Amino acid sequence: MKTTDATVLEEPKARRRATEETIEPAIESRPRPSTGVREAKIYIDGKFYSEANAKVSVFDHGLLYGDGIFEGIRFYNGRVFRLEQHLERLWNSARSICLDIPMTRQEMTEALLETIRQNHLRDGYIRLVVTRGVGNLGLNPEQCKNPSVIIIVATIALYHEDFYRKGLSIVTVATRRSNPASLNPAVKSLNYLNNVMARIEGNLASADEALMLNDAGNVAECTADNIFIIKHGQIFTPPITAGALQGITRSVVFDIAGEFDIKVIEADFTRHDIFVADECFLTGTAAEIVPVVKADGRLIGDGKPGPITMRIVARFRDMTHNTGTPIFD
Ligand code: PXG
Repeated sequence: MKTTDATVLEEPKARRRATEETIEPAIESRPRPSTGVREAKIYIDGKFYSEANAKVSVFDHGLLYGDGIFEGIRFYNGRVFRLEQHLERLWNSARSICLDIPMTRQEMTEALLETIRQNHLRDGYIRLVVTRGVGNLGLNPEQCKNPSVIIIVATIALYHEDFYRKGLSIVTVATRRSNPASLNPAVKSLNYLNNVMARIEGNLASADEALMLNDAGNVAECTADNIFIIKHGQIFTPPITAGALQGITRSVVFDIAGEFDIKVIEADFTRHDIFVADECFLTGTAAEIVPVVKADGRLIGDGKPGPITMRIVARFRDMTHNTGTPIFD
């Protein structure tokens, strides 16, 4: 567009005024995120903030580089499920990326429990984030002296109840689980773009979840869930070396299978093994245990959630509601 000298001369003043007056309202009028909790309180570095005021610096390397780690934890019926295991994994992720969590595990436990109490919930989801903290625009983490701890408590129901009754569909996507020689997938880092890309591909294919393979072409896991198949009464899941996250829900399935005297075999397998499996299911803190009935267009078994899967789901629900770290005295 051709601009006259007059408009060019006049523009800076007009633009400056518009900028000063509109930046705040523009940010405030964006769709507000929500935890689903009324008057939610969000923990940041020892203090509680409302949703609107819970903010971090644009110089935080968690934002600039995905430099940080996280955990997703659930609490049921006034108890935090498998809290110790989540903290163990968080501390392992931290050690792996040379991040010093600025508190002890006991202090972290207290902060988590207090955040849940402040939000007056007995059932919900906790997102625990530790970022590298504020640095300059360079990526060198030595600039970041104070890692930040963020705890968000939310109500959550990831999949529609129908999925648990009818099962969901997955498709294999082109994006591979990252090679341990680059970003080790055992680290639950804030850099989830690889998984986000896989999820986008799954969405584009109208699938409920996306299946990721590793560099060898073996099954690794889905974008936020571990995968299991059942064949001739035995349960199989990819080993951690295949690029599977050491899922907490995954480990609960090992415990339940032990109770049922069913063997869980950690072994490499391919898409073919899923196509010919009797049953298949996914596990994750948010998704819990959810049956898979279709993979890459093929029905798994008879296309309905399998009997062993449903027995495991029932036992899992029982465990989540009756075990865990008490939140209230
Ligand atoms: N694989 C990956 C890559 C994960 O990030 C799991 C498996 C399951 O692990 P747990 O410990 O939860 O049984 C995860 C963890 C979400 C969401 O919104 C879930 C995860 C990560 C990011 C988002 O459902 N889950």
